[in-house]
Amino acid sequence: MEDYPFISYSPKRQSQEDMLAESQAFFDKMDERRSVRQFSSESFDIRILENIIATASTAPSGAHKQPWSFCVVSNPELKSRIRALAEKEEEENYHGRMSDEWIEDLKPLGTDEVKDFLEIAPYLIIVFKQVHGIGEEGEKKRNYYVNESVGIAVGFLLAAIHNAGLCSLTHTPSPMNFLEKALGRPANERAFLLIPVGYPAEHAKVPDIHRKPLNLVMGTYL
Ligand code: IYR
Repeated sequence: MEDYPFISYSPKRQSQEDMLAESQAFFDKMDERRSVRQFSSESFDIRILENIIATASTAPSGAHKQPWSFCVVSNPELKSRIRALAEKEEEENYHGRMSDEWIEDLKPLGTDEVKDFLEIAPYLIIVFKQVHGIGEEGEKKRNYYVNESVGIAVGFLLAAIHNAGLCSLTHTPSPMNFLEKALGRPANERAFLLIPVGYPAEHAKVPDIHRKPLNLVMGTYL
């Protein structure tokens, strides 16, 4: 414990009344978030994305290894290439590769193999997990709880995108290893999620689906 430097940490306390109000306000805000598949092509200042990605990178991680990269793509040719490669995989998924149960489960979402949002959204964030680190001499260094760490960072990312007034989609083309090659990522990185970010299209619609009530997601042992 004492082998490493430690610094004081005492964030300011607020009254429980304020905590209640703040937590309610944050829930109300997050409860408005919806995944969007119809984007406007309208762009926005990349510094907003820089803040969002910096926020994601505040996430805790196994042994503080921060085993993630967030790649931002706005280049139209690259977006088109990514769309073509994603649609090639999804075409197979929707037409034979996946089970009937998969097809049934996805029906309420109205998804199909057409992924035009990959070209339309002004930015794609491609999240990579680093399955191991690379030391000073190029040697492999261990990372820990990589999926958990990157999953938490993506949670922060989605919240920050929503907080900035933008929309996102956690898109999972499957398999998505084509992204490593398309972006020329180092050998220790695997694609984790593909997230288009932007404003919703004027005509955007989302499925009328509902969240589980608190009593079904919260176990209480008081
Ligand atoms: N990745 C595919 C299919 C898909 C799978 C799940 I699980 C979803 O929640 C939504 C879609 C696609 O993006 O169409």
